Amino acid sequence: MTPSWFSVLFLACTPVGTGDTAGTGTGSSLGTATDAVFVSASAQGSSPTEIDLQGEVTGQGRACVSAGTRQSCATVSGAFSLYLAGLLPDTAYDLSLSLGGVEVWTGSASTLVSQGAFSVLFDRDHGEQAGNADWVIDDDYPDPDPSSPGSETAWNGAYSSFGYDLWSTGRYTVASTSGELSQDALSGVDVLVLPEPNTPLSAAEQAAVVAFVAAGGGLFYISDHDGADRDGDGHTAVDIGQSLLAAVGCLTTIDATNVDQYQADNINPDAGDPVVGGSFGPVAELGFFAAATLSVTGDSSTASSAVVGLVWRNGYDQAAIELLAARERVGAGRVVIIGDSSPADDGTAAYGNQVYDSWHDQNNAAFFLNATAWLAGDPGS
Ligand SMILES: [Ca+2]
Ligand SMILES: [Ca+2]
Ligand SMILES: [Ca+2]
Ligand SMILES: [Ca+2]
Repeated sequence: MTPSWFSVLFLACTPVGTGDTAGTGTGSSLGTATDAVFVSASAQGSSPTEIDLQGEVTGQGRACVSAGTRQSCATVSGAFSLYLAGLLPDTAYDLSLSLGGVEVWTGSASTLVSQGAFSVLFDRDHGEQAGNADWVIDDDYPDPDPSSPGSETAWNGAYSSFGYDLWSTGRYTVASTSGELSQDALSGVDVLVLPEPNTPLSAAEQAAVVAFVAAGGGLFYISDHDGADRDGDGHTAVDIGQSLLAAVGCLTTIDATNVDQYQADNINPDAGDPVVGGSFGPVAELGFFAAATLSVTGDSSTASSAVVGLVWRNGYDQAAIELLAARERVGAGRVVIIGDSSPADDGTAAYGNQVYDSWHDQNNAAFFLNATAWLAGDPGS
C-alpha cells in the first residue's frame, strides 16, 4: 500500500523521531488479523521513556510494535496508537510494526531527553577521605563544581570518573552529602552510594537508610578489605557494612576477609542481568585489590531468590559463599554490594593521596555504572 498523505503530514509536524513509511504489506491474509489492511504509521518519542506509534488500518487486526526486547500489542481498527514504555531517555530505537504477525512497517524514533532524571547521592561524611582514600566525586559539595565539567579531572576526587560518567549521560544528577544521613537528606534521592565508609553511621542515620531502602531506594554499599581502618577509630567498611546491611534486611553480608583477585572472571553468565549485562556495557572481568568477600546467609537454596550473585572468587562455585559482588532486592528497595573500593578508583585525586587508575581497566566502570543504573530503576537497565 502507498503511505497516505496523512502520514507525510504527521511526520512533517514531529521534530523528534521519524517514521519510515516505506514499510508496506497487509495483514488481511494472516493469523488473527481479520480484514485489516495496513495504511500508514509513524512514531515519535512522547516522553523520556516512551515512544508513541500512530498507525492506521482499514478493518480490524492485531497490531504489535516492538523496539529491541520491548513490545506493545493491541487489537486495532482505523486510526490507532501504540505506546512502547520502559525505554531509555534520549535513545534512538529501531521499530517494527506487525499486523496479524506479519511485519508491515519499520521505522525509528528517539525518546526525549531527560536531563538529570535520576538522583545519585555519594556519602562523604563517614571517613571516605581518610588516609589514602579519596572516594569523593569532587572536593566541592553538596554539588560538584564546576556544574558542567569538560572531563572527569574537572572534578577533584578518586571517584570523579564515577560521578562524571553518570552525569555525562544526561540522565543523572550527582551530589555529595553535606552532613548526616537523614530522611531529609535522602528525600528525592534514587541511589545512595556509600563508598567505603570508615566511621560508623549513627543509629539515627542507619534508621534513615533503612527507611530509604524500604521506601524503594537504591543502596550501593562499597566495602573494602578487613583491617582497612584508615582513621584508627576501630571501624572499617566491613563491620560498618555488616551492621547496616543487617538492619536493612539484606541476606548478603560482608566477611572479615582480605583477598586479591586481579582478574576476576567468575562472573554470573546471565547476559540479560541488569548489572553484568547492563546498558553501560557487559562485565566479563573485574580487578579486585585487597577486597572483602561476601556471603549469603540463611537458607542459601531459597535465599538466592532475592539475592543475585554477580562475581565470585575464581575457582569457586557460583554459590552462597566467596562472592565479591551481589545484588539484592529488599522489599521495594534494591541493594548492590561489592567487596572492594579499589576498582572505582580513577587514579586522579586530591594532592597527596596515593591512588591508582582502576576505573578504566577491565570492565570496572561498566560494573559500577550498570549497578547504579539498576539501583536507580533507570529503564532498560
Ligand atoms: Ca571542584
Ligand atoms: Ca575507621
Ligand atoms: Ca581495596
Ligand atoms: Ca578523579
